[in-house]
Amino acid sequence: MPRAGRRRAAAALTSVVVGVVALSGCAGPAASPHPAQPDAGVQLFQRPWTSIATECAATIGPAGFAWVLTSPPQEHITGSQWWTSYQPVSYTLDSKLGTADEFAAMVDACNAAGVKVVVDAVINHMAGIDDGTGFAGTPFSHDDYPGLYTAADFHHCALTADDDISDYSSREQVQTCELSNLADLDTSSPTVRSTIASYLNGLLDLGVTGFRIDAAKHMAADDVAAIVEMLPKDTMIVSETIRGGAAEAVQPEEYTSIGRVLEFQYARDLSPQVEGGVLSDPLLEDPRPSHVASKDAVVFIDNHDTERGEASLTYRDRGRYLLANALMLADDYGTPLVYSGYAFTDNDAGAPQDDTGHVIGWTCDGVTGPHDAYDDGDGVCTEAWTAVAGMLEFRAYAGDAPRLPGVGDGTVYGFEREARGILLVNPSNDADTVTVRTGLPDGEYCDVISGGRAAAVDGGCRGTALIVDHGELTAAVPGIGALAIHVGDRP
Ligand code: LM2
Ligand code: CA
Repeated sequence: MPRAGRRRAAAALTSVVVGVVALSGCAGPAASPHPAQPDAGVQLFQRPWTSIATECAATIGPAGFAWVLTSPPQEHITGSQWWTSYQPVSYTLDSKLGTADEFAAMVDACNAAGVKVVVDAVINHMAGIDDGTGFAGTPFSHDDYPGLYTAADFHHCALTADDDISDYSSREQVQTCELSNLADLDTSSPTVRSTIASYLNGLLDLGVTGFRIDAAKHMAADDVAAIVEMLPKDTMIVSETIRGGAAEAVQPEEYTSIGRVLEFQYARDLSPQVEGGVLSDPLLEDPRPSHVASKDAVVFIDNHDTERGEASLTYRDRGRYLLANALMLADDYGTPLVYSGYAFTDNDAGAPQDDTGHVIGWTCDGVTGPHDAYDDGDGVCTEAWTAVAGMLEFRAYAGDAPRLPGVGDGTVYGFEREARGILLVNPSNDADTVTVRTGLPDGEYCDVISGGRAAAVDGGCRGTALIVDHGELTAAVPGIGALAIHVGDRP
């Protein structure tokens, strides 16, 4: 394993935390609790390694993200669509997102910025087409990958006419037939398991921290567990197990003993309420029905699949999407994963590419929030939004303080993390002024949605200044807007 890389990452993470504590030293009169270890991640969908390297130092580390989730790094079929990344041809790190050297340099740059790297691991299957030559020049056919896998290494389920999954109430179909014709690896085979594990261990050797296990539901939990057992004990695992309802044979709960799982139900419950413009208690029930336990959950408002499908809020919803992200980051359930992709009108369209098929890449200089309008291919740059950085700071100061029952009036809804911070959200179009009781100490605060404390600015806040007086906060919350204050950000 990556001893050197790991040690570097740990040292860098410590220095970021120390930095935040140091900042709190010049905070207002009341003593501030120490901020908690950062835990939130950001998915940088289809972002080339050189762009991620720049972004880790420029925005992701400083904003307080603990980890980035990258797109798949292995060789894949050729083509301009984004989803070619999900059709592996070999485990060579040569893809439309960059070379092995660029990947390694990105991991080093992120670790140095205190940001861990989690890689999207496509291990359930190989390509879905009959044959071809991969991005790095490897010739292959559907179930033959030279030097890696032959036909004997694949499931041939013989349960459906075309060997494709058609019935999600059948465990055997879901796990041993083909997902959209993608050649399904026999993950029960010891040699297949060890081939996959050596790919993953090679990534860990480069300083990677863990993996999103793509299509985990399509592999028996025992198979995933057996592969993960061949990795170092502290490897972070996030299984992608789309919750499909009670009629489905395979449930996310089967994978929680392996690591965390992506809890799809979270956004399904939260986003429609924000989209509808009316929030009322209980917005986020506790305990969450039909959710895995908080410690097992990675939650998100959308991802690269749901923004092309089920998600009721995406970057296109601008302000309300931001509000949903703020609510998620303020919540005490799960580990949040913010999503950052690119604008598109065609679901298949890849990020802009050059004539060698490499994604051109982008960084987020000057981005402070949702754009008024997007052209195809524009980076959304969620990680650079002022409000997102503000809510990451809120989250760090909220720490393990419990989420109190909702407060609000009119169209404003919010909740407090007991005596640490309070978020007020107004999903309607019109501004609304509310007075709410709070356990935050009396005094002045800077709203972190609009930029938080800024010593150089008159009044000490970059944006809105708010006052807690006699245990009450009176605030004018803008339409499709939010205000958030916490004990670590006082003028
Ligand atoms: C995932 N998680 O479980 C990924 O998050 C998701 O993005 C992947 O689908 C999927 N599982 C397989 O890894 C994407 C995309 C599909 C695309 C596949 C493979 O959403 O549309 O399927 O990647 O590239 C495409 C074609 C499909 C075709 C298939 C095989 O859209 O029509 O099926 O390739 O050639 C015949
Ligand atoms: Ca499978």
